Amino acid sequence: MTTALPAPNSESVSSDTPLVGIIMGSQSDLKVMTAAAELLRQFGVPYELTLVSAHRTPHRLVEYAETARKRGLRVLIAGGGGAAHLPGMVASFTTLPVIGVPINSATSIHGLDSILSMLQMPAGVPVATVALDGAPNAAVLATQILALSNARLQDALEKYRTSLKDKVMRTIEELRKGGLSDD
Ligand code: RP5
Repeated sequence: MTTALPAPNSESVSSDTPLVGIIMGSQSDLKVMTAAAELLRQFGVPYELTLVSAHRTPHRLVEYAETARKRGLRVLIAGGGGAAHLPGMVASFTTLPVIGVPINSATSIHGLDSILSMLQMPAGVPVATVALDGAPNAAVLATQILALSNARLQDALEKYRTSLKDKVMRTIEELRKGGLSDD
């Protein structure tokens, strides 16, 4: 896990340069957010992961968001619970797409507070908000954005979809064999 803000580099992007930045407000968000990292690794998308707190490290937030594009990042995934201002504030400092993951943290009202913090952005500064604790879908969405100009990632997404279908078909077959379904 990256703990320090990566140094800004030139506009040139190498194949190892992280394309997705995964950030979250607290260490307590890690359990949910690492699911996004795992899926990106599966897709072969280079990413970085670190903590950026809107309320506890506000200057770090500004620096992270303002340098993100120059450092080569193309999509940001931002998770937070409670007041969850991180995705919205990051979106206000960059024109990169920001995907928000509302987190059902111990301090939140069952996550409704963080969902609304991300959904109810003003016109012109959107946060693409996924479901509560929906970090895997944030990773899929980020990969879909990158796949618009990357055939290898498009292929990886097709294979992923096929694996989801195969899983359902396997269960249907098991139900048939167990006599629980005559479909
Ligand atoms: C938010 O407050 C974080 O994103 C986290 O989900 C929530 C609780 O943070 P901790 O008190 O666990 O650090 O800023």
